[in-house]
Amino acid sequence: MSSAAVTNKKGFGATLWDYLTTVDHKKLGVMYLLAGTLFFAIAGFEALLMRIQLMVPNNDFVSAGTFNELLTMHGTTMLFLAATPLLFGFMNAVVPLQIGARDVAFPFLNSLGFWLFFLGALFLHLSFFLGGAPDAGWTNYASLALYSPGHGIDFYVLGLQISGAGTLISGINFIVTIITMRAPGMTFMRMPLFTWTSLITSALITFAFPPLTVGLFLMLVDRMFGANFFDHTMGGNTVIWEHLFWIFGHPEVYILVLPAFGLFSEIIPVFARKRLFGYSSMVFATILIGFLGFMVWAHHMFTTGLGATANAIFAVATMAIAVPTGMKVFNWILTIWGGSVKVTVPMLYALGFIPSFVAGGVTGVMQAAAPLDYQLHDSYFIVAHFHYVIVGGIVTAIFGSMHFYWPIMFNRALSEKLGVWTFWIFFIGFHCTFFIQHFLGLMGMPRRVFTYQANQGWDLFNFISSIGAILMAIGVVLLVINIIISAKSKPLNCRDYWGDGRSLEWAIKTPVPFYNFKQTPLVRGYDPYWLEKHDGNEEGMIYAEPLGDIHMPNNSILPLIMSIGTFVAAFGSLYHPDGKAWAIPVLILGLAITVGAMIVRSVKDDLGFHVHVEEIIATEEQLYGKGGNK
Ligand code: HEM
Ligand SMILES: [Cu+2]
Repeated sequence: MSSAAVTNKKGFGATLWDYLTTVDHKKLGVMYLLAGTLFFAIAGFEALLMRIQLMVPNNDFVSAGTFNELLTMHGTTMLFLAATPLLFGFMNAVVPLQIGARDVAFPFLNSLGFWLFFLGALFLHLSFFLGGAPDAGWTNYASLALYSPGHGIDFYVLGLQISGAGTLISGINFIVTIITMRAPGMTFMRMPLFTWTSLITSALITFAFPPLTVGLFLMLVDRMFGANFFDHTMGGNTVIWEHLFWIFGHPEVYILVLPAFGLFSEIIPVFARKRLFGYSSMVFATILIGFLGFMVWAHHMFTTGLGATANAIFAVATMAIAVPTGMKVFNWILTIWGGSVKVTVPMLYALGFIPSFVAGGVTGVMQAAAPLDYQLHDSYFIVAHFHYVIVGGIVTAIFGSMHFYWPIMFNRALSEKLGVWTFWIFFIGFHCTFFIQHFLGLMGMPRRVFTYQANQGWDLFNFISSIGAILMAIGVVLLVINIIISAKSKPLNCRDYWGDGRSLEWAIKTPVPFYNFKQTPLVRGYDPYWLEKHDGNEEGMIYAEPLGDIHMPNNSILPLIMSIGTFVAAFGSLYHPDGKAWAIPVLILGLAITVGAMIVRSVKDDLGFHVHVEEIIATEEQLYGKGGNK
């Protein structure tokens, strides 16, 4: 591949092939963003169907069974297939640029991670067409899951196993990237906070996903081969599933929320036009939250009968997380305080985020008190709480960052005017939907019910909640329209789109060439690009090396083939308990495809290629005109 091949216009087939084989972190970032948006839309649609069902009492819009499927697929998809990949999209698009790297440490694995995630997600969604989706909730409690008829649960187990392998691979990749590939001068304590939170998140992924893998595997063996790990009638123990699940599940919420914190820690200083307040305490708080995130999983199990001592320990440990989180909130506020604030769309999201997230945090501390949790457990209060954290914290970060980073990712801007409309409609819809659910919970409405009787005092609140959900859906449609309009707009070709960029990703002109920085920048302090601007450096950065040949990785179709192999094997595994004669051969065929591709990868030397100096100069002139990236 030469640079000309990247910059010239290509036919549809060639472009498609380029995306199927790419190992470029920027393209994978775009792919994560698109796939995540697709699944966000699907899961959002499922939420809307649920809210329509719950809009009025005794509704029969969907059946109880369908409601369970919608509930399960909504939660599972939102967490695993929308929020995680959307955040990975930003990690891919931004982190290598932020640390001045040419790519991630293992570009091939980066692509493999994406394709495993995507094919696992596809597999999970095929359940809708192949006899029914999983219906035991996103937590898939063994006491429900083992007795669920049909293949729904098997789709859950196998789909998440494949997808989770992809997430784990990507997590490891980012740890290595961030530790080893920072530009000269970028010490740990000069790393931007999004890079910091990506690092801690990746560490959480590395420790949290293996317990899930084990749990899913045991569940698979229980269902496929009639083992009895979780079946209490046969000497198993269903609570073991709950432990394995929550040892993964609680860190998972921090896997999502830490990058969201990181993104806001980038957005707020840019638009407050002030250095991030309390940088080192932000780093410390991130590490502490990451650590404590692992110590508190049993707060999801207060009512399983762990005993008073265990409950007390987990209660206190959980409340402790409020301390570093509170530090972060104060630091964001103190960054805004006294800054000259420019209220752009990303900043609007940041301003909306702070109170919404705090509200979710406060109800979290309430549930951390074990006695109160006995009361709130499995009520709508819980639904209100986690949506405040997840939508108020994570979705706002994703929407805000889309506006913030769109110029870097797509060399186009999203409309601010439409963005403001989206923000307000979504934001009002969000509070309308979920605020009132706290009271529904306190009034006794249980979580995960498909309908309720009239005149228990729940009718009006449920109606309002559903109207809110419709508002949110309208907001999301506006965002999609915004994206479509921007795709048709003129390319930007600029540097530092917002004019107040601080970290390295803003120092580079868009469109970003496939090798990122033509010369590795030299980092002279925290907020390196701002420092250079402050010193009147026209060129953006000073460089750590003279212009020279750049080494880049080759594209490869193997990651896609390996992932397809696991996808095929999953079908064999799924249909084996039905006694289908073709099941085992298909399982073996799938594994053979994967292992075959792995063997090809190991024996074939792939040394990448060099981009020569003349080619770099030509590429830059083609992208930016005479003078290149000046
Ligand atoms: C965008 C608007 C959203 C609406 C209207 C919505 C609505 C709902 C509803 C009605 C339920 C079922 C509650 C019950 O009966 O117990 C639910 C559950 C859930 N939602 Fe959402 N949701 C939204 C966004 C999200 C997002 C963004 C996420 C995560 C990233 C998420 C994660 C979950 C989870 C984990 C569950 C629990 C599923 C379970 O109990 O198995 N939701 N949501
Ligand atoms: Cu938790």
